[in-house]
Parts: sequence; C-alpha cells; structure tokens
Amino acid sequence: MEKTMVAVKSDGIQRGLIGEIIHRLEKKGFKLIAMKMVKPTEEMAKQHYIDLKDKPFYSGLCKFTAAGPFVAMCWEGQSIVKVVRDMMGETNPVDSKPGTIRGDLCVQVGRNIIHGSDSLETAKKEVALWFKPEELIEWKSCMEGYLYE
Ligand code: DAT
Ligand code: MG
Repeated sequence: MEKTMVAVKSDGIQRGLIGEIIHRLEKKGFKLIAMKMVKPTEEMAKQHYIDLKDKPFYSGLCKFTAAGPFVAMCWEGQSIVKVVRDMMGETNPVDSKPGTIRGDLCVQVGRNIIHGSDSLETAKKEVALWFKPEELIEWKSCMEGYLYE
C-alpha cells in the first residue's frame, strides 16, 4: 500500500470544502490515517513547496499558504499517489476535466483548493514534513476485503 499527502488549502477551507474533499477520497475507498489542521509557518510552507523555489510565484504561494489554515492529511491505498492526482485534476482548473475535484470546484490556478503529492518520493518527504511517525494511525478497515482481493 502507498501513502500520499493531501491538503485542503486555505481557499478550500474558506469555501467549506473540507468535507467534500474527504468525502470523495473516502467514497473511492482510500483510508485516512492522519489529519490535522495547522496554520503553517512560512518556513513550513517554503519547505512544502521547495521544488518550486525558482518559480516566480513561489514567494506569493508560500505567503498565501502561511497566511491561513491548512488541513494536512495522510491517506493510504493501492496506487494512491497517481489516483489522487487523477482525482484532483490538472494544476490549472481551466484544464481540469469535469468530475475531478479541481474541475468541479474551483476556477483559478492560485486558488485550486487541494494539494496532493506528485510522486511516491515526494509523498514520503511530505508525509514526513507534516506528520511525526506516531501520528500515522495504522488501523484495519472492515471494508478491506471488499476493496482488495
Ligand atoms: P500541483 O498543486 O498540481 O502539484 P504545482 O506543484 O506545480 O501544482 O504547484 C503548486 C501550487 O502552486 C499549485 O497548486 C498552485 C500554485 N501554482 C502553480 N502554478 C502556478 C502559476 N503558474 N501561477 C500561480 N500559481 C501557481
Ligand atoms: Mg505539486
């Protein structure tokens, strides 16, 4: 099983979409193993988006992230890193297909409501950035035998 890091960003929180995003991942069959609401420091925001440090929007992105609440989650499931990216849609909601989270729920790239790790390697780094090992709750879902054979 893979783990990925998903976050509802402050625009998604302001728009009342925490439940909608969790609902979609739960309905799919993924398992929530950690969740916390935080107000990230600018340092945490910078670390989270470190791969984008040379982009012109990096500073604004980190300031926006540090200015509001952030719901950080760790989810688990088969091939979850790729599948969550597909469920999210494209980075720019203009290019996101209807049926995806961004395609259905937002309009502009700088207010695209959700974060999801983009590779297994990134997922490992991001889970470790936002959660201590003991904050990851390994529990057995009673649905497991009906989701996986
Ligand atoms: P994603 O969030 O789909 O993984 P990313 O990692 O390339 O996309 O960028 C992180 C966030 O930065 C993205 O969700 C919104 C913001 N962003 C990306 N491209 C942008 C752009 N061209 N202008 C403004 N903000 C941008
Ligand atoms: Mg990204």
